[in-house]
Amino acid sequence: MTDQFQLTDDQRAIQEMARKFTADAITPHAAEWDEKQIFPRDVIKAAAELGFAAIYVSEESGGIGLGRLEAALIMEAMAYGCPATSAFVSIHNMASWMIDRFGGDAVKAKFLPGLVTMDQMASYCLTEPGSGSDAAALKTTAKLEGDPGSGSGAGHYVVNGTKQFISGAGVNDLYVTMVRTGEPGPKGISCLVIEKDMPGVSFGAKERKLGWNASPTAQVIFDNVKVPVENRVGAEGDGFRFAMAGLDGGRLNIGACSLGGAQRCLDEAIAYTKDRQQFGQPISDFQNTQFMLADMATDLEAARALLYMAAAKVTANAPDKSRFSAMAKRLATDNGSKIVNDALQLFGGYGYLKDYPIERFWRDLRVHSILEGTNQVMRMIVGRDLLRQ
Ligand code: FAD
Ligand code: 2MC
Repeated sequence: MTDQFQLTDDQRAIQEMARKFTADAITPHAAEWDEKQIFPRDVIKAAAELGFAAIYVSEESGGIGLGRLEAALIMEAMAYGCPATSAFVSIHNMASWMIDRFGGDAVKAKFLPGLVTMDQMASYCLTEPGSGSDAAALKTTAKLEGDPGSGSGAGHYVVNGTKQFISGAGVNDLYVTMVRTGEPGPKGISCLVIEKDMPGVSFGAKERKLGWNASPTAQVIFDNVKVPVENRVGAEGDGFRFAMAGLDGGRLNIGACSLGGAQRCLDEAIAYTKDRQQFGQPISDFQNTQFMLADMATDLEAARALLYMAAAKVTANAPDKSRFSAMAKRLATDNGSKIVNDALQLFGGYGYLKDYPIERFWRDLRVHSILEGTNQVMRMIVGRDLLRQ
């Protein structure tokens, strides 16, 4: 931002590009993707041609090397058409960034060229059946075998365990996976890139969900999967820190997806209430309607302002970036869902019908208060940080 309140010309240009892409390639199809549970691989791949697969991957690794505010603008714009698709692209960005930011030369050279073009798409695997919010309790093991120091490439990990609720499971090519290589707790966790075609990798049945139907979710199961040591990102024991750093950005993006969805529903509600007549007048003439629209717009702008500020902090690596990311995710996702709910109310019975887009956004945004850390966990992160000071 040039100052606290204004986007730069470059940021506006990126935003415009994402809006046009959304209007042309996403919005006209999103209802069908939801209804038929279609994963829009080709449209997502087309987003990569605009650089959206590697928004904050460095330019030297083939990304477009932008900041987190630019990423938020892109996610917000795409979510105006389809929050599930936008979030899918966000998760790929998070996983790719972790490899770029924390990986050594070998792992970067092996995977980033395919990731920035989306010839290969990536999932982020942290959650397990027994560890969701308490992510550091994960149990998937990776046991080192062979001689990683010989330089012959003989060293490998043998990975066993199950990851739960993985976005892109089964359709994606790479799984950036947090595994236990050492002691219990966060310090015993490492990060491995596991490839779909490796023997022993399989997937659970596609989950049947309330929303996010354009984004397949399933278990990823590892049964004695041999993963070369060169697929490890960074040092052993640093995986939890990398996972959390990834989520600092991911949470901004999820918040931005809620902003985009809420903006769409607010715009739809303004148009609808001006058109719909009851008691001989447009329902927008009722003061109740005007007050609801006013509160929706106010809550949206407040959440947006905090989210953009948090994004600037993550870009700048500010010491309070994780707290601000958690605050912004919590506020944007809670406000977003409330705004969409109010829009549905203003549509009356029609809001409940699939003929209008509101109920899809209502369903899609609901999960944003749960995933990438529940909003209770966001409060935990904020509260702990406040009390640490
Ligand atoms: P739990 O941790 O069991 O929580 C249950 C309830 O208890 C929640 O309300 C929670 O807030 C509350 N709670 C727990 N601990 C506390 C506490 N200390 N204080 C107060 N309240 C508490 N994960 C991935 O790794 N990769 C993905 O790609 C991915 N995609 C997902 C896609 C979908 C559609 C969904 C639904 C989930 C996805 N997740 C993914 C998992 C998601 O991150 C977890 O569902 C989430 O972190 C919560 O974990 P849980 O479901 O085990 O709930
Ligand atoms: N950046 C870098 N390091 C961090 C960090 C961050 N944002 N947050 C924590 N760490 C470090 C922390 O500094 C500590 O290291 P050290 O001891 O060296 O200082 C280590 O990680 C452990 O941190 P905590 O002591 O805070 O760990 P704890 O186990 O108490 O709780 C908690 C951490 C609850 C915040 C974490 O488990 C969490 O975020 N849970 C929610 C899980 C989640 O968000 N899952 C999302 C899955 S992805 C998804 O849903 C998708 C759709 C993709």
